[in-house]
Amino acid sequence: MNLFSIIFLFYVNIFLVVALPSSIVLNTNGISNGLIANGKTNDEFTCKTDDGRFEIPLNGKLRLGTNPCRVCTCTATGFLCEDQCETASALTTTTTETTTTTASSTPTRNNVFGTTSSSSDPFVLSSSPSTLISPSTIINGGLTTTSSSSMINPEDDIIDSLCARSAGARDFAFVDCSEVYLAGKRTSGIYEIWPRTSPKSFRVFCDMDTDGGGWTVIQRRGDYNQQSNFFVTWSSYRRGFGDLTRDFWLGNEKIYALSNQNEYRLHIDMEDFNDQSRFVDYEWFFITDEPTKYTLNLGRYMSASTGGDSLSYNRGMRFTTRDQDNDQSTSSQCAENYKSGWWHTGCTLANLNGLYLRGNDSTATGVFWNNWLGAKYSLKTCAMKIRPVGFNTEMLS
Ligand SMILES: [Ca+2]
Repeated sequence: MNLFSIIFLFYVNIFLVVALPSSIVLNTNGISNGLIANGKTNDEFTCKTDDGRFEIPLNGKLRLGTNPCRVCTCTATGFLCEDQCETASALTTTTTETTTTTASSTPTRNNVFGTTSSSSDPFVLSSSPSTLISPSTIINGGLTTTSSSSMINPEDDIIDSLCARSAGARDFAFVDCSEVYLAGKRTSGIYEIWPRTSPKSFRVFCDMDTDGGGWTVIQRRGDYNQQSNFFVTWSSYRRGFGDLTRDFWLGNEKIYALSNQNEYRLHIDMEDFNDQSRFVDYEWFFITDEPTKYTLNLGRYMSASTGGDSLSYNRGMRFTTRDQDNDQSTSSQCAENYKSGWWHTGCTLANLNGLYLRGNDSTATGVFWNNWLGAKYSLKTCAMKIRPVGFNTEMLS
């Protein structure tokens, strides 16, 4: 390296230090001036948080800090952190437009950010963009990020509540499996997530294989030697049960927290005992809170689906269990009749939490999807999974 090159690199460094906006955090591992100077990226290049808990590839995304809007991308110069509240605002606007439809048979949704819960809950994000951004300095885990704006926001109290509640412990949390995927983790398995409105983190199974990955699995059945019991009580369905590596119900409280923080698509995979499979998609999905009985809110059945629409019948129904009858039938207890916890109407065309009966069964109390194989065929496998509408696996390309 001659003297000219050394002087050139010196000035490149001076330029980078002066020109980088304050929101960029320079804590990248393995970075070299040569990489910047020749403009090439490296497949092995990663960004690592100072505490070593997370290491993500170039262009990977990670939620850092206590501001739920703040998402950091691994760039050649380190983590570049941005507020994504404008995205949230745009999403809300789009959704509002779609709710103006007048067709009575078309399901509508008022708000993607959980207005079905009590409006007094300080931890539920408002749909108003002005409440989502908190100009502030956040120090966490050795990272220091500073907002470039000094604007005073009258709604800061709401954000302060969010931050105070979660300061420290919430750093680096993924809100669902789509964020795990975007952070570069592409292997299906168990990951820890922390939905924005959940009081604590919890583990979920992430499906990183189906249709581009990023799915958070909320329910699964299968032909396991040891079967979990799905004919259980309200409290069991509330907190969840089973084994995340086999058959399980994630839990209505967790599904509520997950499904209200963004707009989610519902995807269901099913298999019979003859190696046949089907899937169904619903445009969007969320459930309400416990005081409103975890009511099923469901978008339209998507026409590309192959399994038939057996769930629209349950749209708008409250969750029902063997010990809590919230169904529409005054003459019968649907959870008892169908041996399941479900959003029974009076009663149901889908019974994915029914008894595991392996194929033909005359009692219609099995794991059935009526519009595919009828109510008297108990499926081999099924899985219910959710992912944000608009999730795009090309984001990292
Ligand atoms: Ca009843």
